Formats: sequence, C-alpha cells, structure tokens
Amino acid sequence: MTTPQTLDADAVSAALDADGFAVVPGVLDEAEVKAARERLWATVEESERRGVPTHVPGLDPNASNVRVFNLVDLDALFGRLLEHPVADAIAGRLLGEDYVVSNITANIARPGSGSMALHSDQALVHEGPWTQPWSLNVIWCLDDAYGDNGATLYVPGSHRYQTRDELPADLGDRLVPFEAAAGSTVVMEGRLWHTSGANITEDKDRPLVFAYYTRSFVRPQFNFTAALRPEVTEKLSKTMRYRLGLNRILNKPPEGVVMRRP
Ligand SMILES: O=C(O)CCC(=O)C(=O)O
Repeated sequence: MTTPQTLDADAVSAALDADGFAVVPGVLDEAEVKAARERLWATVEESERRGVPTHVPGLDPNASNVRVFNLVDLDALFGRLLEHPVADAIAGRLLGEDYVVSNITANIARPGSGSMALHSDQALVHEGPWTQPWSLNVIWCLDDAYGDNGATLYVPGSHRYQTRDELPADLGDRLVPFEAAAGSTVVMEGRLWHTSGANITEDKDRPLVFAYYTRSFVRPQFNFTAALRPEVTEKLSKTMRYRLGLNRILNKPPEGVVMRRP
C-alpha cells in the first residue's frame, strides 16, 4: 500500500518532470476500491434522478461513456478522495500548498465506448504558452485500467509542448495507454496530451475518477459554490472550503495552508 508515510514524493516529482505522469500503486485497498466503485454507480443513478444526464453528447462519442459531475455533492466519499493525504501531498508539492480544486468527475468507459477529442487539461483552463505545470489530475482507478478496457491514452513527452504550433501533425498516432491496477492513482500533470481509450472488451468497465487541481490563480472548471448543497458544505473542513472556493474571500487560505508557490 502507498500511504502518506510510504509515498516516495521525490520519485513522483521526478516522474512527473520526466514523463508527465506517475503511477502510484495501492493507494486504496481492495475493500475501499469495491466500496468506491459501488458508490460511484449509485451516484450515476442519483445524478440521473436529479435530472443531470450522465452522457454528454459532443464530449463523448456515445452513451457507453458514463460521466458523473458534482461528485462531492453526490457522495461524501468522493470529497474524501479529493482531500486524500496522498493526493494532497502530490498536489501541494507540484502546485504549491495553496492549490485549489478545479473539478472532480468520473468517466466510466463501458464496453463499446469510444475516444473523446485529444487534449491537455491545462490547455482547457488557460491558453499557452504552457511553460510550467499549473494543473494536475489525480486519476483514481476503481478497477484495473489497460488498453483494451479503454485506459486513458497519452502522448509520451507531450508535456514539453508549450504551444499548439509545436504539436506534431501525427500527435494522435503517438498515443499509448496507461496501465494501472485497481486501487492505484495515475498522477498526470496538466500539460500531458491525452484522451480516453475505446473500450473494446465484451464486459469490462473502466471506472476512473478524475480529481483535477490547479495553481491558486487559475479559474476552476466547476462552480462548487453554485453546485454544493448547504448540508454538504457545512460538513467540509476549512481547508476544503478554501480549495473549493466557497469562502467570500478567495485568495486567503485558512491558517495552516501556506501561500507557498512551487
Ligand atoms: O476518460 C479518460 O480516460 C480521459 C478523460 C479526460 O481526459 C477528460 O474528461 O478530460
């Protein structure tokens, strides 16, 4: 198991720098993975019940890609993943202790699902040049992720491209899948170009949860102030309230969160 005590933060930082990603194995144990997977499916049902669709035409090619937004509101377990000490240690180190949460979503690639458009997450939140990592995804693998079941595909070395003009014409031909066991996190810095893989299995789902963090000055993708119900926000820690942008003053972290820039 990887715990905050056993996490080799130097190795993760070195891999992020060299490769743009790192696989951190065994952050959740088998029972935790099973529980999270079951509860993720319950959020799909609850989201639909609330009238928020779990397929977004235009984002994914077909309804076999199941997307869940507003996970913090749908189940507190995903709020806890968002502030998991292993994720916190990695995000704090890459983005500064005053990092903020931009979004947390799930993408369950079911058999028959296809690839979305190739992108980098940093390009979605600010225009280039992308000279430094200003964002980070911590991807929670709630089942094994591998090529055939639609593991995220990435372009090796693409975190070094600083502008769209530098992207090679054959970017899409260079894609390779992440491989990670259930319970791992794949930590991916924001500049790595990637997309979802197509799930070509008969019967294997690929449930991944994407916890997306940025430097404190980047506008979040998701408006937690509008989306979270009071009964959810009142249970959040001071630190989470700050990271989710729920305080009146946004640029003042609570005591204990140092305004340290990486
Ligand atoms: O589902 C995946 O593997 C990738 C998802 C993704 O990149 C996104 O939603 O922006």
